[in-house]
Amino acid sequence: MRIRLLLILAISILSLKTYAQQPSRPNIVVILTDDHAVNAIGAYGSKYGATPNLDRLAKEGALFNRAFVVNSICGPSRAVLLTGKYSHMNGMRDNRDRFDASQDVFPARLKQSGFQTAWIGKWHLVSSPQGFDYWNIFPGQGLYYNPDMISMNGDITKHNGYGTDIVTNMTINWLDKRDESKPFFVVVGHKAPHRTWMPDTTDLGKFDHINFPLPKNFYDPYTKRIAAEMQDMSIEKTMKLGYDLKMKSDPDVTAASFIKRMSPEQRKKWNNYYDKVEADFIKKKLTGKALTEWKYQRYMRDYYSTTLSLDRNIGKILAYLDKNNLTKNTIVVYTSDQGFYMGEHGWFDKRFMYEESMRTPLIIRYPGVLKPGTVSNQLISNVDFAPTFLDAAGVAIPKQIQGLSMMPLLRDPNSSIRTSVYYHFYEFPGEHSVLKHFGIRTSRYKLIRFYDHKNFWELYDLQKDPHEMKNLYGQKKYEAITADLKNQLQQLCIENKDKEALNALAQNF
Ligand code: SGN
Ligand code: CA
Repeated sequence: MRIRLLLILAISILSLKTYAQQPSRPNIVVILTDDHAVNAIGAYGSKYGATPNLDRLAKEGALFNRAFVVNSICGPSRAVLLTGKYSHMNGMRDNRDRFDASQDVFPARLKQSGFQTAWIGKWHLVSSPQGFDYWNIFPGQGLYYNPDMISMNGDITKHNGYGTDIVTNMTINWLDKRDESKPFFVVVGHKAPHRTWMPDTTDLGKFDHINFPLPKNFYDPYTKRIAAEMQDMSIEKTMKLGYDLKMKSDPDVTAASFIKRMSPEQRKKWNNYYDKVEADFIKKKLTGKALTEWKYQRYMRDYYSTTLSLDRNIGKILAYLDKNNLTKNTIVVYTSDQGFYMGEHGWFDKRFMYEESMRTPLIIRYPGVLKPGTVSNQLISNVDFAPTFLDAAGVAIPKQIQGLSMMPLLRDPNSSIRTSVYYHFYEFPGEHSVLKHFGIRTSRYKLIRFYDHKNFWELYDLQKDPHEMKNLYGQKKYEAITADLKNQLQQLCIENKDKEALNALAQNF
């Protein structure tokens, strides 16, 4: 008996030791941006050269064409990532909720298993992070210029400089000071390119030579799409000349609101640029479509300019990994908390289950596992991140996690882990007026149920109608497809224990 006990003890000590020292346990770096549309990334087909470092990452790793979020909004998206659970299970349904950070989050499990863990930059979950060795976060949305940051002891400090640089430098400092005997997990959380798209002074005007073509559905009549018609996120009506596009003559906003944090030096460069833009704008006396299209150009130019710093800073992280011999044993994940409208349907913002906002960029470099240059069209969603990271780290996936590990797909990019993605958005009434809805996206179809304030269905054939302009719900020949999708959707609601959605489904109309 004693010998057996001793043996068990010896084995446990030994396995603990190998666990902590296992050189093969990969480090994990997650670069998480805010509102970065796939359409603005070179590797996904954007032609404007804004993302050389991301494009490099895709060449050295894999590009996922069908990565989706399960609730296209900031806080909820981060909560899904942290927990591997849908919004109704992790409690963060919309940005007004408070994330219970004491719940089971995967970084805490990584930490327990010997990882050093950190979250730096945008967090936006109201509560403070838990389960990390280190964190330093923006309060709320964070600011582009000279942002405040909250450190672990609760102190709020103003950091001089541009937010994207600050978050990156802080990450590199943390990496420099880490305990090199342990693997690490870090989230580099950027504010960019979130509204109000404020570029770094060095990047101002970098896209002024480009005339961005209007998306084909820029003037969308929203036929048979009630929620699309009801939204308040159009470039024409919602986007503000002052607040969003920095025109000081807009009576809606005082100049101070976007430049008040700046140092005199930053402000000088800023004004130098925008004053010229504004002088030209005033001279043109635009109205109607010409004004809307001018707004679109300004929006695109600012948004793209903001991503230049983002990409440069991603380059800094990649260079750090190279220089410190870490590239080979580090998984680098690039993703955003959701997509964004770059004028499609006439919009900015996200929230809808339509492709541009539900789809998110996902690039993973995983040396030794993922073949460089891989392109995957398999369905995955952000509820799958937590189990994937645990799996990659060799940590057991708790059974309460609702997502699925992507590891089989990473090992064999032709295999698939899911046949559909489930979605549920809750923030109504709320900013931008997008109705509550849930639905299912398969590789070909999308069925959406809007509920609560207004009850109706939408059905899209993504193969024939990738821009989701034609709601096929109720049309002849689609009865069987609709019935099948409804059935699948109901199954998903049951499996995922989404009572609110099941209640909506139970209402016949
Ligand atoms: C802010 C923005 C909205 C945006 C939400 C959510 N308004 O409220 O346009 O939809 O954030 O974005 S702003 O005037 O403050 O810019 S999220 O990415 O944080 O979910
Ligand atoms: Ca966001």
